[in-house]
Amino acid sequence: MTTSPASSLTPLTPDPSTRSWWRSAVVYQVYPRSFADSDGDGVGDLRGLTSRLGHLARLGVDVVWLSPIYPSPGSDNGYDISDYRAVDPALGTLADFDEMLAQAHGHGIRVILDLVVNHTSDEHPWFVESRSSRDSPKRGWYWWRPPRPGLAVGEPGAEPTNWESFFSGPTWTLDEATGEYYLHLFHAKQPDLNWENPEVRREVHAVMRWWLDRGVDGFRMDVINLISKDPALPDGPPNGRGALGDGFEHYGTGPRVHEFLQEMHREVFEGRGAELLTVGEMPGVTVEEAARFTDPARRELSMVFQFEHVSLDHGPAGKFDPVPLDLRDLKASLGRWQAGLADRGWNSLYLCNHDQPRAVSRFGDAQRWWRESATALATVLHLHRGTPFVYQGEELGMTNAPFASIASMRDVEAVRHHATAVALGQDPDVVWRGLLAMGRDHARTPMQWDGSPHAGFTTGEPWLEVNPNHAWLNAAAQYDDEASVFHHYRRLIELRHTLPVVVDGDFTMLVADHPTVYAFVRRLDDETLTVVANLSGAPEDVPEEVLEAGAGPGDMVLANYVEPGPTATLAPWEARVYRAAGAATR
Ligand code: ISL
Repeated sequence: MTTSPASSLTPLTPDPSTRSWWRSAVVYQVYPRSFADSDGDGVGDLRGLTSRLGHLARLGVDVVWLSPIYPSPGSDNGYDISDYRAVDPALGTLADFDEMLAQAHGHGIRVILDLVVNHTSDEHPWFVESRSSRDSPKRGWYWWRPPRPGLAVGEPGAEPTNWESFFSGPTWTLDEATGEYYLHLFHAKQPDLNWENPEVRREVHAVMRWWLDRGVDGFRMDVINLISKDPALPDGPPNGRGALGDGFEHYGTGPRVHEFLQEMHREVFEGRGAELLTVGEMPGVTVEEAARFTDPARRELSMVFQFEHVSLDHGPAGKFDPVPLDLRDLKASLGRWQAGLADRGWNSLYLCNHDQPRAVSRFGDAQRWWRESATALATVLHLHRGTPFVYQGEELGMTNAPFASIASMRDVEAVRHHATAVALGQDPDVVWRGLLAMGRDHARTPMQWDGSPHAGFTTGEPWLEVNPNHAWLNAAAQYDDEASVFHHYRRLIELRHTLPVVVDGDFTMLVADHPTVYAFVRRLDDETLTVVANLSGAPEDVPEEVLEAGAGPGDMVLANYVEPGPTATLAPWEARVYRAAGAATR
């Protein structure tokens, strides 16, 4: 193996013995199949990533989170794993992985892997064995149940619970051969592991240690708040979609999840020398629970991904029924999370990932104020307290793609939602509009490296179509332009690395009721940072409360307009950051 030990990396904080290194870090998420393709098969791979590490070093990020790289039938683009100790041949080999890791470490960049252990693929040998007979020694590794009492196997409604899957339809699929149903909160090809079984937990721990021994620096843990189910498996309240119900209260932050994570901490993380980064992805988590998951004294996780702020534009029928975002709701939500984790725990900060539409299209104005809105949103997000996550292409201001029809989308969620909603009698145009606004494929179109035919992503046929705007929206065009979205992200990251107030300062929201201005103050000792942004396409006055908080012309440390106008006025999507230290601080 050619990996360099994680301990050779420079600590990012002045005093690593008392402060976790990741508090001052910025993480960059790579979706490997869409990042860079080295062999022309149209699918991104590890060698492609290695060849582009210079981009990440130039941007200045500290950590790369790799979406799943393991062998997978690909029903959910790698979130359905069939072997936890190998690399998918489409992405490369273990030797390619070791080389990528060594080179990333050489750049001072740590690497964390996606750990998907709420479920495996149905093609994983564990499940193949589990389904082979009711007496299989691995039967208890998954959730098998007979039909609902009083109903025959296969009869409509005979599923053991009424829970609806995250990907439409019931969460149970019948195995004809053994006459029982298995649970899958996601796709039928993603059966849920039974964490009640200690053998399952031991095996997951062993997998984690195997990768840590190889040199990785931590994990992002997929839907980790769903691993503990109420073993009684009660029905959930009907959710209006046929006979289905919402089972979340029976598996979201379930009865033993804290116990399982503390056990994992003891068995896997403790005594490793270098501190690891652990990020729990947690749909539906509350701020109170997040404080428990990330309280260092409880020894569970470094931070969690929460979903409240990216659910504010979901309408009554869910995410594919989008409604306009009211900025006041966003401020109320993010502000509550800042306050809720101020004394205990830690926030992660994100607007984009591989499951979300592109932020500039969703919350900004990609048509009229593309550069300004991309940089204004970034400024606001990055200067909150917490660890920012940049999703590949976000640092270029990549936008949603002009998909022509459902046939051009690849995501299992989109395909199933479309089929189910149309079958239930919804207007196909309305269904399509929802998908076009919120589909996950927008985040998954290939990375736009340059203006050449496939954006420099591949020399072959890309697995998902490249956004035609790569002709002008690409990395090569932005490297030489100091005013570009790329350089704005680079400066934001630099600010976090240079100003302790960005990392450790407290957070006070200003003008919470203002419909278009987002402003806040960060304070640490005698240093103050005032952030103000106009998140609209019309000019705005800077509210008095913000001027009073300490916004003087001499103190500007960052702005997204090359020539900012008068202090008291903000141009469309203008964002400014002021810093005051010492006596000038109020
Ligand atoms: O995008 C979503 C569906 O609308 C989310 O609910 C998403 O499914 C949820 O956040 C869990 O996401 C994670 O686990 C899924 C996988 O499809 C996602 O890509 C992953 O991020 C199942 O492994």
